[in-house]
Amino acid sequence: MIQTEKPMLNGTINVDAELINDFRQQGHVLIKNILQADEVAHYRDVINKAVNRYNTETRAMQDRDTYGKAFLQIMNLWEVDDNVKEFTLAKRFAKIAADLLGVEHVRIYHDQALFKEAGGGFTPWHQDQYYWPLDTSKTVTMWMPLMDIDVELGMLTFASGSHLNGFAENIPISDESETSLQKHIREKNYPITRAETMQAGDATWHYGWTLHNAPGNSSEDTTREVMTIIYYADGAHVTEPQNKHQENDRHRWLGGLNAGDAAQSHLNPLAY
Ligand SMILES: O=C(O)CCC(=O)C(=O)O
Repeated sequence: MIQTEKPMLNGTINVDAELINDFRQQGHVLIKNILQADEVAHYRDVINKAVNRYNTETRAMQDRDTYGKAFLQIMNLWEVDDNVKEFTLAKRFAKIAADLLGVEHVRIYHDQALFKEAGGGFTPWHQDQYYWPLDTSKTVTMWMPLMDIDVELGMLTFASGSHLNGFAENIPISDESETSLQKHIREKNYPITRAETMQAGDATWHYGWTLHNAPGNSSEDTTREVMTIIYYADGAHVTEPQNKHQENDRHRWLGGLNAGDAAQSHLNPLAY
């Protein structure tokens, strides 16, 4: 049997200054070709296997609420799967996160596979950082399709510049956040921006305060396979939870650390 070499993602790449600037001004940026075809093929297989093993959603689409219809959400696969761990802790991704944020080092908050099934619903407008008890706005989510995608599979969509105003409204992802934040975005006149297509191994990056949503998956039979990783600047501290989701996150993603502690639990390794 021919043993093919497993791609390692520890080689770093430099991000163009123009892209870094776009990220900071707009609150999001698309970076192409982060993974080569053989690399993405390998990790697509690894992540699909882990998703199949750890997915717990069994309800039919019509029995789910808006959040449940938006995607299968399988979180922190790096904790339970050593092959996914190579992906989530990859230096290549983490160095991009550090460059975009303009910091020396970044830590992992959590990863999550977000698989939007055929016929899956829209992802309502929201801000990720609403969920995070952290005292820094130097946070970023990498959103990487593991397959070529276009808008009809559910492209991530951003309210450009919205991160500059920080916290918007006290609402978790829901029908209510869709309606209320849509109104907020119109009032603030933020341009709505998204890519028409992305290739497997491209990724968008957005700040924790950037408002974003995604249309439903209107395809007949194709699941949109996306893997995400959330990073924050090393040196951040845990804050007093502002809502029940942040309290849950404090336990689940920050190892139960208390407000004021350095956000450095065993679940938050330095990735760069
Ligand atoms: O994949 C989606 O539809 C939404 C993703 C998202 O909200 C995120 O990664 O922060």
